[in-house]
Amino acid sequence: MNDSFVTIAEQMRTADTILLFTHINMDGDALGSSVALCRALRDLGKTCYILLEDEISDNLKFLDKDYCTWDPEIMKDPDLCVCLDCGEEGRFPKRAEKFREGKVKICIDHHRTSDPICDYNHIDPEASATGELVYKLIRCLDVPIDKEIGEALFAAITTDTGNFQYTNTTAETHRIAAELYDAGIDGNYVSIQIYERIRIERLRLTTRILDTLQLFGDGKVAITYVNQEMLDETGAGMDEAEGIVATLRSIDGVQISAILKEKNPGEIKVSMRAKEQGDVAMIAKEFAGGGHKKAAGFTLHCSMEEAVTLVSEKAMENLANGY
Ligand SMILES: [Mn+2]
Repeated sequence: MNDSFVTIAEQMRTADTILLFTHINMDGDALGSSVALCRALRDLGKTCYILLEDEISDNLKFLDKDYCTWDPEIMKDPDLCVCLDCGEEGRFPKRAEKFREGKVKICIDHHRTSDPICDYNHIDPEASATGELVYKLIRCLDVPIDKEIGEALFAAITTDTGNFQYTNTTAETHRIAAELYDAGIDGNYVSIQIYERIRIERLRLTTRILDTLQLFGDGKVAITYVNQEMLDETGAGMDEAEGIVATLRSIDGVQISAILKEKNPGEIKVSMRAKEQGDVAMIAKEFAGGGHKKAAGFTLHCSMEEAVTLVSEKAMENLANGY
C-alpha cells in the first residue's frame, strides 16, 4: 500500500535535516527529481543535501547548484533519509549504511518492487518518471514551482519518457510538463544540455558499437555489444554507451533490442528494450534482473559470443510467445 503524498509531506515538514539518495549511474530522472526535491525542501528552511557516490555525467552537471555532496559526514543521523528513483540498497551500495542512519526512511520511486524497504513508500510504476511523483509531492509541500525546480523536473521527465515518446508518456505527463512551462522553464535549454552536448569520444564509441550490430529473427531482434578494448581505443567511458539500445529499437522492423556491455572479462551487463511487441522484464526476471516491460536489464557470466547467442534466443522466444 502506498503512503499518500500528504502523509509524506507531513513527515518532511516535521523534519529539520534531510538527506536524499538516488541510484548509481544517475540519469536525468535520478538527479533531476532529487535536485527538485532538495531545492523545495531548502525553500521550506530544511537542511538538505543529495548524497552521491559516483560522478555526475557532464550533460547533467547543469542541474547541480550546490545540492550534491560526496561527504557522508555532512549530516549526522538525519531526521529523514529519502531514496528517489530506486528502492533497494543495492542501487546505492556505498551509501546504504548512511541511509540506515535516517531516523525515518522514505522511498519515492516508479520501479516495480515486491518489497518496499522504507517506513513510508510511494511507489507508482504507472508514473513515467520519478520526476512526476516529485512534482506531486512538491505540490503537497506547498512550495511554489519556479524556473529552477521546473527545469530539474523537466530534465527528469524528458529523460525517462525518451523526450515524450515512450509508452509511459500519458496525458498527465503532458499536463505536468505544461505546468512546468507555466512556471517559466526553458525546455529548449534543458534539452540542449541533456541531448546536444555529446563528447566526440562518445560518438566514436557509438560508431564502433554499431559496427557490431547483428539482426536475428527476420530483423525483429537487434543486438550489439561493447567491450573494454573499444573503450580504450576511443577514450570513451562505458556510461557513454547509454542510449544506443534505444537507437537500435528505432530500426524499422525491430521489436527487441539489446546492448551487451563487458564490465569485466566474463561479466556482461545486458540492457534490453522492446517496442510494440515483447516484454523484456520477463527475460530479465529469468536472470535475476529487473526493469519494466519495455526496458529491463540483467547480468550474465559467460563469454560475449555465448551472451549474444543466449540473448538473441531469449528475445526470439519472447516474441514467438506473443509478448
Ligand atoms: Mn526513473
